Formats: sequence, structure tokens, C-alpha cells
Amino acid sequence: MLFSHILVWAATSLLSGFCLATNGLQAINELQVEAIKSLEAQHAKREIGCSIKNAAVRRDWVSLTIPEKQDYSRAVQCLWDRPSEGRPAFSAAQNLYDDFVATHINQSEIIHSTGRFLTWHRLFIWTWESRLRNECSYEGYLPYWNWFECPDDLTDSSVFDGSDSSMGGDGEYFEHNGTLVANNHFLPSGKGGGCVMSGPFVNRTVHLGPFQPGMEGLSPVMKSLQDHNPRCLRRDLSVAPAAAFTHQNLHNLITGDASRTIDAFQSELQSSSRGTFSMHNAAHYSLGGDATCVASSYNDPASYLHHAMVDRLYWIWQALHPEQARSIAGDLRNLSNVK
Ligand SMILES: [Cu+2]
Repeated sequence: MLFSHILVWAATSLLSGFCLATNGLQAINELQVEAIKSLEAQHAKREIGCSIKNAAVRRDWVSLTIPEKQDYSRAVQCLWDRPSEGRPAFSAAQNLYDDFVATHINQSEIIHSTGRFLTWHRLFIWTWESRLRNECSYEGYLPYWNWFECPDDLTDSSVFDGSDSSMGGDGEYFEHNGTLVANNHFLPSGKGGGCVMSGPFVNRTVHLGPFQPGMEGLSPVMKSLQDHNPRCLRRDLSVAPAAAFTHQNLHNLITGDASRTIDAFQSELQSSSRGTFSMHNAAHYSLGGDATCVASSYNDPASYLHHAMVDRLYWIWQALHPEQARSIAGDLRNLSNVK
């Protein structure tokens, strides 16, 4: 088996912090209950090896205690303080955190809009989680950012409230005209756009990219993994893409038309097949700033919590569609980028 442990996701209360319950939050909690029931039935006769009974548990960020949140950030800082292992190929990478960013950049063309999307990102965040645990004494598992919490104001969420037990708050106000995003959607500017002003990573420097930034004014633009571009992390938290986080979209993805095949599921989750934001893209562009460059989006540490949520949806879909759980669909190259 590819992974040393299997994972299960813990649902959360319908009330999180100051945010009101949403239909989407209730819907994903209900779908998760069904997913666990399905896995219990599938694993009922499994006596040894990985099963739902001994699975590791990934939890919603809002359900962690403050010391647990701070310990996660401490472990991320630990990777940031480790030397890079990526040279000479990734010569602009300055530390182990950068190596993860560089790995995602290096393979960006073959892991987005291809059959690798779901499984590659699963392996990527599992590798991240494993290094936090194995080398930085982190005892938890990778938490997820539940997109269905606080969709109307991300700064109300404990993921982005700017405290030292968050992933940091919004960027400083930077006047710009917004962000050009996937499928030529134009996102109006939020209240940020500049350097992230608060939280545990406020003094950290990012070094790689951006290559194709969506946000206006995010420059200079780099060309390679050898280009060193030290700067602050920038964000422009936006609620405009949150229109994607409805219970109708979720049901379409997990139990409706888009759930029928891995191809349809992956397309609906990843890209914007119906002229609106997909959930994956919506959350990326909710972060704004550095995260609007897909290739170097992992400069923003919230991207790991975001992709843990992507993987959670994949896991729920797999559990509820066991006959297709191991199938993949798509090309090996992103054909839209082949000239
Ligand atoms: Cu990616």
C-alpha cells in the first residue's frame, strides 16, 4: 500500500466560532457519516492491515485546541528552518519548506488538468504531513480548512482570523483592480492584496515564483526554479468565489450527476466545467495574492489545509463509490498547455 496509514476525516460541529451554520456544512457532515458507514461495511471482515478501525484521523482546523493549532504552526516553522534538499535543481529554494513549493512548481504542468490531479496531490500532502510528524515532532495529522465554514467572511474563521493560532490573516491593503482567474473569471479586489500582516508566519520570506500570477500587481514574474525572488507572502482574502460552496454543488459532486465517474467527479471538483468556480479553484482564489499563481500557490501555508479538504472530498467520494475508488481518468500531460 502506498501510504503507511489510512486516513479518515472527522466532521465538526455546525457552529464554528462566529460563523452561522450553512446548508453546505450540514450536507458535508451528513455525507461523511455515510462515507464512514460505507467503509465500515467494506472493512467489516478485514482482520489485519489498514481499515477504518485503525485509520489516522484528519481534523477540521476549527476543532483543534489552541495548543494543537500552535503546535501545527510550530512544526511548519520547523520545516521552514531546515536546509533545502533540492539543490542544484531547485537552486532558488532556501529551505525545506521551499522544496515542497519547488516540487509542486516543477511538476505543475503534469499534475493539473491531468489524470494525476487527485492522486498526486494526495501523495504530496501526505509527504508533507509525514515530514511534519517524523522530523518535527508533530503528533497530529494534517488539519483541513473546511470551505463551508464562514464562506461570507473568511476573517471570521479561526483559519484566517490573524491570531497566532491561525494560518495568518488578510494581506495589507494594496490598491489593485482584482484578479484574473481560471476560465477568464474576473474577481474584484478584496480588502488586502499586500503582505500578510499577522499570524505565526508574518516574518517568513517566500522565495519562488510567481510565474503566472492572477492578481494584478503581483510582480516581478519569474521564469524558473533558479530565479530567487525573496519577498513577503501576499494575500487578498475574497468571499466572491464562495458561491461555489453550496450544498447543491456538493451533492452534485458526491452523489449527483458529477459523481457518476471519476472523470466527471475530477473535472467538476478541479476545474470550472459549468462556467462557475469549481470548489478547488474557488478556495485557491479565495486566498488571493501569491495563491493566484497555481504553480507556486504552496508559498501560502494555507494551501496545505485547502488541499486536505480537496482530499477529504475525494475520500468521501471513494468511500461512496467503491466500485470506482481505484480508477483514474485523464491524460498524462495537460493538453491545454501543449503548443
Ligand atoms: Cu496543485
